[in-house]
Amino acid sequence: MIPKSHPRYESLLLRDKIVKASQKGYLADSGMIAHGRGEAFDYLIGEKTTYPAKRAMYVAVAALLLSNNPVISVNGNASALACDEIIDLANEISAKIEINLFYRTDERVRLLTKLYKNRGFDGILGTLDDDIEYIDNIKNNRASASKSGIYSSDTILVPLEDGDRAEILKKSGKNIITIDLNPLSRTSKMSDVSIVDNIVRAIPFMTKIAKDLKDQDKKFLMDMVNEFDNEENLKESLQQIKLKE
Ligand code: PTJ
Repeated sequence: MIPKSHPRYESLLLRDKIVKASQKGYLADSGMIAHGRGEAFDYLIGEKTTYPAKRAMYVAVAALLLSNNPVISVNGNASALACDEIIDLANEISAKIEINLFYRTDERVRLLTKLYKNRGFDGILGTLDDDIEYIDNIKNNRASASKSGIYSSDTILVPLEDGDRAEILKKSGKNIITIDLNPLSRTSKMSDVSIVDNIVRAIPFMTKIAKDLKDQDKKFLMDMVNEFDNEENLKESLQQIKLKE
């Protein structure tokens, strides 16, 4: 039990979620290392949602709302930290959720399927009995995708993704949105919209934005997407890192 008075309470709470997911068997072994890297970057941006992150979130939500088949790709870490919030966002923007793992095992897929179904999201994709296709006929795990999900989607939100996967999706012509605390990662650089923020802050904020943007006309949303420059926004995100007190 973590005392609420602890100065690092929020951070310890997230660690606890990661540890519990590991004990339950759906976190990748290196999920803890990935979390630690994320923590370090979060610390450097002051553990707050920055202005460039907010701007990227507005554009991301606009792109998802404009999309014909939006999909949120989930892995062990994203599910450990924000499963309920991801479901809320998916419901708000009518997106599908697909399990897609870097360190894929049938057991982890089974446990994650159960996690989403137990939370009431029965339409979870990427399950063991799903219809799987290979993007651009690349026969490796990183290119495998659900036929009705990522395979046929136009816009994909890939939080905490690894660079290989982002590259395959990008090359196949899909619109890629990422949430990654590291503005220098291959995924951040490769994506169309990179949200440099902690997934636990970003996803609920995006749901709020979706409620606001849902009734806006298409032209307004398209202008937001077209005016956005991810490279420029990433530079601004990098400038948010403070190495001095
Ligand atoms: O569940 P699996 O098998 O798909 O594996 C998931 C991990 C995350 C282990 C796998 O995709 C991986 O190894 O990823 P990387 O290459 O470590 O990249 C993860 C990125 O997410 C890093 O750039 C981290 O800085 C970032 N990150 C970590 N925690 C958070 C985060 N970004 C946003 N919010 C976080 N809480």
